[in-house]
Amino acid sequence: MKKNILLSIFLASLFVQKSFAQDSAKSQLSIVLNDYYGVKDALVNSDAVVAASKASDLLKAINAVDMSQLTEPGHKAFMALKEKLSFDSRHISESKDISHQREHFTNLSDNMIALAKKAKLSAQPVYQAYCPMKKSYWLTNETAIKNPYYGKAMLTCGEIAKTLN
Ligand SMILES: [Cu+2]
Repeated sequence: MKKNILLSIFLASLFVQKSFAQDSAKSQLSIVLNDYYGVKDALVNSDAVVAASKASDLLKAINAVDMSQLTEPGHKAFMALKEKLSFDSRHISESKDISHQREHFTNLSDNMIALAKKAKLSAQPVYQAYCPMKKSYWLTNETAIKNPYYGKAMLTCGEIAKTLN
């Protein structure tokens, strides 16, 4: 009887550890996505200073990802994209020039889209939006178009191309 109780406690603790591992795997890439959204929102507001600081948060989140905690497809996808994601995040974080930041945001978004196609980044839907003027994509959690490539100048230019998540 006592053995059974100990065994149940042991099994329960394994289960809890496994759920924690899955949660932390999920939250690691959710943090990356949320920081990407931070950069996106700053570009929507045409605020180069906030965009730089959010990109520096994003860079930290990318470097903090423990790949051993990710699912197999997530691990592969993230490993292949990590350098590229870091490169554009770093450039955005080191710039105060919004048009330069937006150039890098195109590549950053393409790589985030590649990641979102292979790994679940959020419990919420993730939409892939398209700006036909800039011929560039971005990711967003809302269906209302707020264009990060032009901001106020063309806030609602674009369309939702796909739902990824
Ligand atoms: Cu640059």
